[in-house]
Amino acid sequence: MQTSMCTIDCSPFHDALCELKRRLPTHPRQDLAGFFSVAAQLSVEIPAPLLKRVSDFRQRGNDDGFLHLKGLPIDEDALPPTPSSYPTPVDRPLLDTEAWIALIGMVVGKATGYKENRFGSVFQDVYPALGAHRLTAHNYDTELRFHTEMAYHVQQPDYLVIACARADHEHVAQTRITSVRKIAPMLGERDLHTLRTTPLQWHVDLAFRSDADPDPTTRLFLLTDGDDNLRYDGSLILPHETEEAAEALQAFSTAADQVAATVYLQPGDLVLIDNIRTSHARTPFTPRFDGTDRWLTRIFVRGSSHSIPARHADVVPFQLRAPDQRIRSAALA
Ligand SMILES: O=C(O)CCC(=O)C(=O)O
Ligand SMILES: [Fe+2]
Repeated sequence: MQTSMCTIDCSPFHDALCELKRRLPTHPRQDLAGFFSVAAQLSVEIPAPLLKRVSDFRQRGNDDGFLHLKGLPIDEDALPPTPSSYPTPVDRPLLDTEAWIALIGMVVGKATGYKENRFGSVFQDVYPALGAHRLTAHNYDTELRFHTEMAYHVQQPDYLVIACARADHEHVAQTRITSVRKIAPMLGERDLHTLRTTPLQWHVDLAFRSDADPDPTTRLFLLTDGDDNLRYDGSLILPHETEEAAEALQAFSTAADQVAATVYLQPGDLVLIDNIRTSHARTPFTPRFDGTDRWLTRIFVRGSSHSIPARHADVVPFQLRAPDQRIRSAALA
């Protein structure tokens, strides 16, 4: 297991966190906006050392591109069976994992549901589902390739907050996170130049393909913001447009793989992922479909430019980013 600067042991905060959970509404889906505004109020009472780490991460990010909270309270005996369908019943009581992702998420922004994705659910369950498409997080038998969540969406989430309720039985599923701050220094100037100036062609996730528009596409630079913003997807980017772009993409994906951090998510773990500076992946595992399979809960969060957003949970419609235009400049020497 990796231990590094981005890991935070939360066991000293058990009592304080459990007390915060007791003050949250018990049935979040009955009034989701109300639930998240209480979570936002309570989030300022997160124990100071933990709150500081999360606030610092919001301000500056870090080289790993994520924070890994370990040892959060989780009552495994009280956990219902791992879900096997959507949508989540409105009357399902608040889970420990939902409390922690809401409290931590509210420190960094507002919870966001995507209208066309899973009925616009803000709280999402991630569990292995029979027959799941290989592009979805419900897949289990193939590698879920590196992806930045919804990089092609105008309302791209800035963060992804994932907490683990159950691990896979064999403890082989790896969540891998790769950060632009580690990848960019590995790349040569020619590849960097290509990735900054040549927009790559993207498809969008299945949820956003419809009868009216079966294959929306756009074009995006892979690197922006002085190489501090990464938009990558090993499945949705069309490869080999030009030899130069293909080479740069290949160099990028090799470096991304080399520098990626690996987390084996356990019950009581939470990862707060910087979705502007990273891509994440998951390796295959074997479910049993017996109610005890791997189970994550997650929310997408958009950072707010205001310190107090008017609403703490939103559902937004699909809006495709306008294509980036190729930047023509003097050829590299
Ligand atoms: O299963 C995992 O570890 C992560 C899956 C994923 O890509 C996600 O939840 O966004
Ligand atoms: Fe993902």
